[in-house]
Amino acid sequence: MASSRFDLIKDRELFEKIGTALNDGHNFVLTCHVRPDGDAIGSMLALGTALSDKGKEVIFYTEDPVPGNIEFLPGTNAITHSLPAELPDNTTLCILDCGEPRRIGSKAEELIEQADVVVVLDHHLDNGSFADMEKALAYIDQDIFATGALVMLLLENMEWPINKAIATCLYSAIITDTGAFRHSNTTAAAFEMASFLVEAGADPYFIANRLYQSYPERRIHLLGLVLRTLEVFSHGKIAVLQATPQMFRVTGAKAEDTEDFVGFARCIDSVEVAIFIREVHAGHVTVSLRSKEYVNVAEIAKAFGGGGHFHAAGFTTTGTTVDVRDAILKEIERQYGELE
Ligand SMILES: [Mn+2]
Repeated sequence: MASSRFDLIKDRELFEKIGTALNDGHNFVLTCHVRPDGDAIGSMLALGTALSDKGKEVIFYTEDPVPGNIEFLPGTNAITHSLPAELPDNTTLCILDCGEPRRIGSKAEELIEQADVVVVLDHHLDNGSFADMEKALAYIDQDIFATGALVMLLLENMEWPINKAIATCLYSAIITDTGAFRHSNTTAAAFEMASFLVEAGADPYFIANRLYQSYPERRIHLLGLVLRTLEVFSHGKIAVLQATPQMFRVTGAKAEDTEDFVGFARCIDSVEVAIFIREVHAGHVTVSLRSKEYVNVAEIAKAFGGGGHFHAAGFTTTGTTVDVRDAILKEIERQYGELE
């Protein structure tokens, strides 16, 4: 059935309430999840640019730096990584692409406490963090392919203009979270919205080049070492890649240089579950999980205190890469038996 992108809005009443909060507010702080990606930063900048175009005061805050390949997004130079001692009165806090306070980082509590209104726009597995918070308007829909899509619908619903800068941010958000239209969440509406954004000024070739063909050389040196760690389990259904502190040391690469390394494990024909385990500093481990069909990796990640989507999830923990690998394999077996 052909349907308009506006049919994606399931809770119209909440959508209107968020629109009113954005219209009525004057001081805004916008933030997103730690280790931000193109959807997190793209949604945040798009909404923030639209707000400041309306004459509102906007502070952009992320705990972690903006990865190099998304620095080209218009407005990234306005993003700060430290907060003023006190937020202005009547601050509206907008949390993008993040549905749990913990994932904003160490300043989460402070931010939420000081805000008068908290707007949450997200599409990750909802753990209900904002459900009972009186000042929160949380629009969380796992069926939406990108938070950028929610921002776009919101702007259109309020009839706020989408200029070239905003379109570039939103297009990048959609490209990032659909894996350039390859992931299972890619729908007709995703193409429809992308098409609209290109007409509004987003340049697909420029953006794709920046996102996917502008990596520092050290990333490829690190990738070379990481690929040599490939291990497969369960008749080739599970593939694991690892990056150790020593690999980061010898290549000079940083944590952010590993974005989508998990994709190299996922692209093996037999693989259902792909695992990338990253240990930048000894004992601190970050895990990315991907699946192709039936394994819900958000539930695997949840067992380790993480979360995400059905086909893409992650968590951080402490331990060695080997211990963490074994624990994940055990958890997959606990939930699904041996994959075959
Ligand atoms: Mn997202």
